[in-house]
Amino acid sequence: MQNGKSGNLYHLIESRFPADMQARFITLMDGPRQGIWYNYADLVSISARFAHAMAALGVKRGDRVAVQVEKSAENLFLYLATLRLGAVYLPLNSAYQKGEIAYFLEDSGPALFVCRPEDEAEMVALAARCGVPAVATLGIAADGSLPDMAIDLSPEFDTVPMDADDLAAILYTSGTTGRSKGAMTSHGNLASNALALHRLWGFRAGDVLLHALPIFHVHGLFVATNTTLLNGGSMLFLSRFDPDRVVALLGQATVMMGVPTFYTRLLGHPGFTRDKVAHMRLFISGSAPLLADTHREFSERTGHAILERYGMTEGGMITSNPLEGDRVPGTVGFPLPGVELRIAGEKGEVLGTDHVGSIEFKGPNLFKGYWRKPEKTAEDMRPDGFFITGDVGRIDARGYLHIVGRAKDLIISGGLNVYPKEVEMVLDGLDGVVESAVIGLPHPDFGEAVAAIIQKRPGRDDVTEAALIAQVRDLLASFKVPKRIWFVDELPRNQMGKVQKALLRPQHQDTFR
Ligand code: MCA
Ligand code: AMP
Repeated sequence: MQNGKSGNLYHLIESRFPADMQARFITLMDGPRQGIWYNYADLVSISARFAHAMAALGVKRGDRVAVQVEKSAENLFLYLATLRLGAVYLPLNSAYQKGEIAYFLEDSGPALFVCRPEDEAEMVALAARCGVPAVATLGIAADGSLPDMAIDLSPEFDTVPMDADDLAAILYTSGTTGRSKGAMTSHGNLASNALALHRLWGFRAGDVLLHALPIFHVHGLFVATNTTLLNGGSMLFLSRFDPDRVVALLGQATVMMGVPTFYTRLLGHPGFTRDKVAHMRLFISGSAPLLADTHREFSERTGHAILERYGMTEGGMITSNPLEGDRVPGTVGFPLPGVELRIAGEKGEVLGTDHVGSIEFKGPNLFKGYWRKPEKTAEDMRPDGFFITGDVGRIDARGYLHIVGRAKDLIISGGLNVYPKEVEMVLDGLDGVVESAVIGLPHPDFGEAVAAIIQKRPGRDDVTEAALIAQVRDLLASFKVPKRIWFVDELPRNQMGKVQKALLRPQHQDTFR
């Protein structure tokens, strides 16, 4: 139990509210509602109303609430309302297409699906097919059926007491087999991570977070939001990362969190100068590798050493460079307090300093397993409770973790994960395609970009790069769509018949550079 009331994360958040509830929590910094803000009293009353509305729609403790909406303050209040109700928050990338959504709804069996007002007709039909009993809508102008219903309901709600081990959220993360797995995260997982990061990154009175990340992933939802909430602090909220807006707002902020693409784009912005960051205390990077060169260039330009940390959906944040002390470029720092980290060999044997092996961890941040997939959970766990991250690294003599690669076949593009298998399954299903091989290639903006090599049926001149890309766009979220496709007569294979991607990558390595 994190405080007197219960293990519900909202109870912990509540215990950290500012003394003056009129203090601002969030100010909208772009879009049609630019300039609108909400204070902590609003946070309490709106989340209470939303909790009542969801209860009226039939949501009970332990039920899943699936959400695919655009980024807004109300979206955060919906997250908090779900916690207060003791239900399980299940955010979905706003770029997911209908076919992708259908899988998540079928797999998670939510009691309620909250979607964009403009998608309502389509999503009501989809939800009905997937057996979801209720649908509500939430738009970017505080519009939609959920706020409409909530407006007349009580601004007070008795937050449901929860145990720290009870589920707070499920976030889907793709797998090497191509099908996404729901990572079950408990109230205790989120609380331990938020408390550790709040302390480790020195959050203090007066901190203002510049929030430009999406809020359907761990980074923007939990890391950025929960630390701000535990600080009783304030955030400047952008609907998306726009370098012009970010440069203009840095003078009002003290902390920013971003994926490496944010930092390379800022460095490419002529207005991003040392005087613009004079008010800033801390820049944090994660979700994908930050090139040591970017780290150094950023330091030279701004005088700030970016603090790089490492995490994953199954563990929240795992390691971090220090606030005080060396933030070493190309490393992700030390395990968070309470987290045990090791480098292991193939059989799980612990390897010593500077030996490269599998990165494994356990601790209060470790998730509760994959939703309804105990066999998948077991595959990734060692008998002594360590989780096999699928990342490969080494720990140096000073204790810093270096990530040197991935054992999992994963592409990280602009901080978003793409599993080649999922894209290959879609490509292989298209008319005229015999087989595809999807690879990640170095990309100056996204870090890695998705590309595909395809063997098509003989004589199918109509199967062109543009035609295939157009079809994939309807089936997959846009960040998963290959940015280039090449055709070959035959894919290279090893003796077992497996496609040798290692032979394909070098041929196209410089495509985007
Ligand atoms: C957009 N596009 C992309 C990506 N984003 N392509 C590849 N990778 C991407 N990440 C495509 C769009 O489909 C579109 O293509 C074109 O780029 C422009 O789209 P737009 O929406 O304008 O892009 P953007 O707004 O500039 O977005 C790029 C972005 C964004 C700022 C890098 O993707 C972003 O905010 N990424 C952060 C993701 C994140 O929060 N990850 C944390 C995961 P077209 O024109 O062809 O349609 S949590 C995690 O990983 C763990 C736990 C951790 O450690 O944090
Ligand atoms: P996700 O599945 O979206 O939670 O992404 C987690 C993965 O992102 C990790 O397993 C790593 O491969 C990668 N990742 C996160 N932070 C970093 C980082 N700082 N450096 C390199 N890779 C990272």
